[in-house]
Amino acid sequence: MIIDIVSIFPEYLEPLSLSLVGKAQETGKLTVRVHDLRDWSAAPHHRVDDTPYGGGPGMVMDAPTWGRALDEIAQSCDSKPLLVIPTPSGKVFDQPTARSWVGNQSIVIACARYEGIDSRVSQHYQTRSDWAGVQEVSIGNYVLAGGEAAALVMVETVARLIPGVLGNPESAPDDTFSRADGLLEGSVYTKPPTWRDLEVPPVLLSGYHQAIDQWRAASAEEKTRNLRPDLLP
Ligand code: JDH
Repeated sequence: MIIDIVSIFPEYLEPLSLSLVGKAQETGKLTVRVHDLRDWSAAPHHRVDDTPYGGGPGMVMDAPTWGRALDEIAQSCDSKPLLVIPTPSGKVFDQPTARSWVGNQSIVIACARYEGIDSRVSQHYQTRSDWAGVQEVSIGNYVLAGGEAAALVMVETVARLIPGVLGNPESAPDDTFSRADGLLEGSVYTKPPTWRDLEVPPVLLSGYHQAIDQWRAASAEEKTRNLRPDLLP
């Protein structure tokens, strides 16, 4: 799988060489290529923004610059790329969305800044037969300053779903979260058995696997009821 990321802050994406995503790249299961949008600017001082038609505050990233960048990147792809545009007004990115992307051999993530990208860019690539479509996505209901942090979230989420990227299994469990029942994982503990007067629940040290499974089921239900009651059946 190849993910191309376009940004005016390519250094923001440097952490993608670390940890799980970095390992996925070292083992050849994922390639991340980061591009500087300013390389495609035709304006003095490599400008990529302009004033909004209709007036109003802020600046808008221009369509011609994005068009040149995306056309050239698509030509370097072996299969039709999916264009992903992080935006505060997109559909909220979730685990099913990430799973639906893992089949794509090529994904291009267009990271905007300012007030976003001229709307005709999304419109145009939606109708192009050499692209696999356009998805405008938001990582959550809060306002960021640009698309780069969202791109980091999306790449890490997709990377751990690529077969062979996680340690043990062939791929990550494919349910909403790691539990088949969609509840949160219960509380977890490791050594030492007592820490600052706090004990590990004794059942976990008992060796009775049936009792441990029951305790974990109760712990998962309690935690879900307290933190995410919306996930309960
Ligand atoms: C990409 C620029 C900054 C901030 C307009 C929108 C009032 C427009 N989950 C997420 N939050 N934010 C982003 C995101 C933000 C971005 C870009 C993604 C590119 N920005 C920006 C504010 C506005 N604003 C909210 N309304 C309530 C008007 C752009 C994101 C993702 N993914």
